[in-house]
Amino acid sequence: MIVLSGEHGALNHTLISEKFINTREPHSGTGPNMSHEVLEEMKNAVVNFDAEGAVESARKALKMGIDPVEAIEGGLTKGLRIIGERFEKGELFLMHIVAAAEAAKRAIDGILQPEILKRKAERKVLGRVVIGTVAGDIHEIGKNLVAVMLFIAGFEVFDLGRDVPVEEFVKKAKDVKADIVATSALLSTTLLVQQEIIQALEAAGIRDKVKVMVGGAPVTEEWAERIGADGYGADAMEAVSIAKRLLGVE
Ligand code: B12
Repeated sequence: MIVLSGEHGALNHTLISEKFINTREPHSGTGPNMSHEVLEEMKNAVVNFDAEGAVESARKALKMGIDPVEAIEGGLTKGLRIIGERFEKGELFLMHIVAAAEAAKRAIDGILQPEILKRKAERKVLGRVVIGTVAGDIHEIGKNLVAVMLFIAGFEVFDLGRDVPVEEFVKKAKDVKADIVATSALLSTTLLVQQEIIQALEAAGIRDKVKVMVGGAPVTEEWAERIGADGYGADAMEAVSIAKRLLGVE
């Protein structure tokens, strides 16, 4: 039994099969066009701040056999990106991002994430990961997805939540003898905190005992290298393969 600790308590679990993690094609009875259509519906629901629509189209996607991770990445996330771009251009206000994020979260928390967690199979623990969104940053949707994917892949995941002080990452890593510290940052201003966490791990004398993985929309491979992180993942699937590679458990 493994525990995914998070802001909302703990989740008991066993693990998902390798097959599920690698499966990105819909199962049966769905042509690529129909899958594309329902992913478009999910994207549009987020863009139109339509929580009911997001939930409904998420249900529909699962019924059609679309992988729930694909539904998040290929549907909801695309909608959030569009909203982000419009916000940047000054076409939308913060309340619009809040409403779009709420629509995406309702579909993820209510429909897709429970389905991801259901698809699991027993396997030994691959390693311990401490994860969180860095101090000053309250973006959590992507971090949550990474945490869940690591969890179902077989990692023991300690999710510290969002806006997590630097010292908390260090303390938790020490307490649970973490193999990996994974940090998420979505703001150009909070990117720097990823570097501070690495420096704090060094200062605490445990940098050589943990691998550090970084991610979040503005994070790049170059940034990861510059701050001395061990790995960077562009999305939740990559996060899993990098975590496995870092621990040599592929
Ligand atoms: C939703 C959202 C919000 C929501 C967050 C809700 C929540 N509960 O999380 C709310 C409304 C709270 C919000 C607030 C703000 N936001 Co905002 N927000 C977004 C938006 C639209 C989507 C983010 C998202 O959830 N994406 C979907 C997820 C699935 O993707 P993701 O987070 O990138 O995660 C994936 C990968 O990056 C990766 N990953 C993520 N973490 C990790 C970690 C590891 C270790 C690894 C390996 C991989 C990995 O895997 C994930 C899954 O695939 C983005 C736009 C964008 N393009 O990102 C803006 C955006 C990030 N926000 C922005 C801004 C400016 C703000 C505010 C400052 C606005 C304001 N004036 O107050 C505040 C910040 C508050 C704070 N202190 O944090 C800017 C940032 C600009 C910048 N470069 O700094 C963006 C880019 C919008 C824009 N284009 O201007 N926001």
